[in-house]
Amino acid sequence: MGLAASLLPAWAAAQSDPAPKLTRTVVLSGLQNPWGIAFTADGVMLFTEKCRGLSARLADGRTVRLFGTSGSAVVAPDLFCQGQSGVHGIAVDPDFAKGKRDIYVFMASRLHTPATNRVVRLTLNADATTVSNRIDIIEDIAYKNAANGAGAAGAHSGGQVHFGPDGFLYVSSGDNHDATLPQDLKRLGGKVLRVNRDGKAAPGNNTPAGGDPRIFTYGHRNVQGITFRPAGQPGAGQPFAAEHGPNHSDEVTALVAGGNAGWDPQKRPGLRCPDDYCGYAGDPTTMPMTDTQRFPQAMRPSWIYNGSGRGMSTALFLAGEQWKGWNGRMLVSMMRGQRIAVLQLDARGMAVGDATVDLPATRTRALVQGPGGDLYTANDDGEIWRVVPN
Ligand SMILES: [Ca+2]
Repeated sequence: MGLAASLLPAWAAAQSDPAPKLTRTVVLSGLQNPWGIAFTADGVMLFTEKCRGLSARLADGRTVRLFGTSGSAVVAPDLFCQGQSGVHGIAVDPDFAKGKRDIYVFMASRLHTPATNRVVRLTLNADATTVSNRIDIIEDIAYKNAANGAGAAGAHSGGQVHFGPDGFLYVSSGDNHDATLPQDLKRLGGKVLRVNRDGKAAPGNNTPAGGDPRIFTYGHRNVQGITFRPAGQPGAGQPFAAEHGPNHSDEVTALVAGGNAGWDPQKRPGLRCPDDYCGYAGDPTTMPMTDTQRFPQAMRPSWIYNGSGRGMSTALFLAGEQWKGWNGRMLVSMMRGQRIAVLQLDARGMAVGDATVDLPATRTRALVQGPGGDLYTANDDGEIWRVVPN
């Protein structure tokens, strides 16, 4: 290690190392809009397809449809698929290795009228061929039931579910093209929720008085990435959100309990707003993703991307020495750009550099680390890839 590197803090020293070379393998193909991936402690890859449901890829390579539409081991008659919505994120209980074989799925459901998004808890059987004990731990995440001037039904549902290192479940939701939803502290849309395994509010959410106590942060547009700063870095464990901007200003934001992300697409004097939704009107000044005039205390983004090929979706902090210079950096999918960006963050969590991962162009929906720390991705071409650094 040279002198310059030795002067860097320990967490940053690795960032002076070169980028890894990548080897890519197509693990599965021919899938229908794969959306989420999660691994169990015993090496089963769980994945969702938006209009079909949840499946498992077993250690011997067989694929089993566990939960969803007809043909699944357990059929969910209330599940439906519309526009951007359907089955989204999948999370595995952090105590899975200790025998708590619960998994958590985000999905659109017609159990209520009008329809809602839900987080459903299921128990995976010993050989990962079926599920049981369905309990809907969150039933009232906002869903866009009808088209309006801003777009089609089913838009902006969010859909991520991730356990944080604090042991609580983080759930993202979207604004449904509903102007009042992001700043409405009574409704679960345009929010990041933080709950116990039973769906009840986690302690320490710091929700503003009168708000639904499950709300961790609010004022979001459509969070499709949640990831946690790795151990050994400043702010280790802090959740970060990645979200699409409208026609500008994709944002990565470090989240703080009770924080307002500053999205408020209602009543913008001077803008033409179909069905009173101003989200697609104006520009970064007149319709900002983070409105610090209306909300001076709003959480400031770590990274704002205004370049071409935006369409930010999911994000992942990479961890592990084998990732060399990328150990501790954040991957962010840019769907329209069909690339994955690599962000370097400073001690405060602000981006100080970005690069592009050397992989074929595609719209990436999922980014997770699997067994051994390898990277797994899912894309809109219906494939799941394994990416190994060397
Ligand atoms: Ca914001």
